[in-house]
Amino acid sequence: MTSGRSGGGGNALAPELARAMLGRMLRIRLFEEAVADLKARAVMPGATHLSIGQEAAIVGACLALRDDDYLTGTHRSHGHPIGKGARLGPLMAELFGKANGVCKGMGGSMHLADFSVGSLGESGIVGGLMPIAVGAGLSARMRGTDQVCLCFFGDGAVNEGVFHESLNLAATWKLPVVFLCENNGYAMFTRHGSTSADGDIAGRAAGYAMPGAKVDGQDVEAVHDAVREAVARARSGKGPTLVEAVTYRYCEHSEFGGMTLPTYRDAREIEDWRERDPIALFETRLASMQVLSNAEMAAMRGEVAEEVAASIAFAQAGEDPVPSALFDCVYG
Ligand SMILES: Cc1ncc(C[n+]2csc(CCOP(=O)(O)OP(=O)(O)O)c2C)c(N)n1
Ligand SMILES: [Mg+2]
Repeated sequence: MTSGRSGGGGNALAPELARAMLGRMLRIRLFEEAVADLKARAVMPGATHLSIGQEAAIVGACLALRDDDYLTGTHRSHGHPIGKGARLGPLMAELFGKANGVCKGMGGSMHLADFSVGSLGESGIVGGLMPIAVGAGLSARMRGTDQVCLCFFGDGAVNEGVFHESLNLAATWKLPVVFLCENNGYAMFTRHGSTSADGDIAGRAAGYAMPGAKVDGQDVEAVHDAVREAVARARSGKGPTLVEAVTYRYCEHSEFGGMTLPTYRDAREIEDWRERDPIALFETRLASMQVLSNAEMAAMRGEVAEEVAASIAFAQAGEDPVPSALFDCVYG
C-alpha cells in the first residue's frame, strides 16, 4: 500500500472536516509563532522545538483518530496534542512552567502530556515513546477496547534499535498502532540521506510484514486519507501500518538562542519548501473548491489569534508550582 496522492485530489471534502483541518493547523502555527516570539524576547524560559511547516502531517493524522484514541509524540511536542484537540491555555501554561499547565508545570515543552485528549506524552529521548505506543496498543487489546494509538516519530528515530523493536513487536502481535514518521529531512543538522543507505522509510514496513505508505506531508488530505486507512486496519485487529509523511521544518532545530549553527542547508531550500506551505496550499484548495470563502478563513485566523492571546494571558496568570508539589506526582 503505497499512496501515490500528491496534492488535493478531486474528492469532495465535508465542510466540517475542512474547518477542523484548517482550524487545527492554524492553532499549531499561531501558537508556535507566539512561542517563538516569547522565546526571542526571553519572556518564556527553556528550550523548545517548533513544528512550523509540519502542520499538515500532524493534523491530517490526528483527525483520522477518534476522541478516545491515543497518541505519543516527540521532542517537537506541541503540535501533537493541539492536532488532537487540546485546549491551548493549559498547554501554554505548561511551557511557562506554571501550576495551571497540563502537567502542573513539571513537564515543560519537551515532556508534556495531555491525557484529556489521549496524549500520553512527548519526550526529549529520540524514539523514546515508540515502545510506549506499542504498550498503549497492547493495553487496548487487553482491556478489550478497539482504541488505536498513533505513534509520531522523526526520521532521526528510524536508525535506532527501538524503531526495530517497536515495529517488530507491534506487527508480531498485530497491535492497534499506527506509526507516523514526520520525515522533515533532518535530524538536528544531519541530512537523512547521510545516515541511511536507503532513504525510503515507508519501504521498511515490508521487513515487518506490515503495509507502508509514503505521502506528501504538506497535503493534509493526503495524510488524512492514508492514516484513516491505517487506523481502520488497526481498529479491525489487522495490526499496524507505517506511514511516512514527507515534510519540512522552517525553523531551526530548536529555539534557545546563543548557539552558533553549522551550515547544513541552503536558504534557497527553505524558500522552496515555503512555496508548498501546508496551510497556504489548503486555503487555496478550499477557496477554489468553494468549501470555505476567503472571508470565512480570515475570520477563522482571527479567532485562533484571539485564542492564542488568551492562552498567554491564562499562562501568565498562573501560579508557580510550590516546591512541595514536586513529590505529588512521584510513584513509590
Ligand atoms: C536517544 C537520543 N539520541 C540523540 C539525541 C539528541 N537529539 C535530540 S533531537 C535529535 C534529532 C532528532 O531528529 P528527528 O527524529 O528527525 O526529529 P526532528 O528534530 O527532525 O523533528 C537528536 C539526535 C536524543 N535526544 N536522544
Ligand atoms: Mg527529522
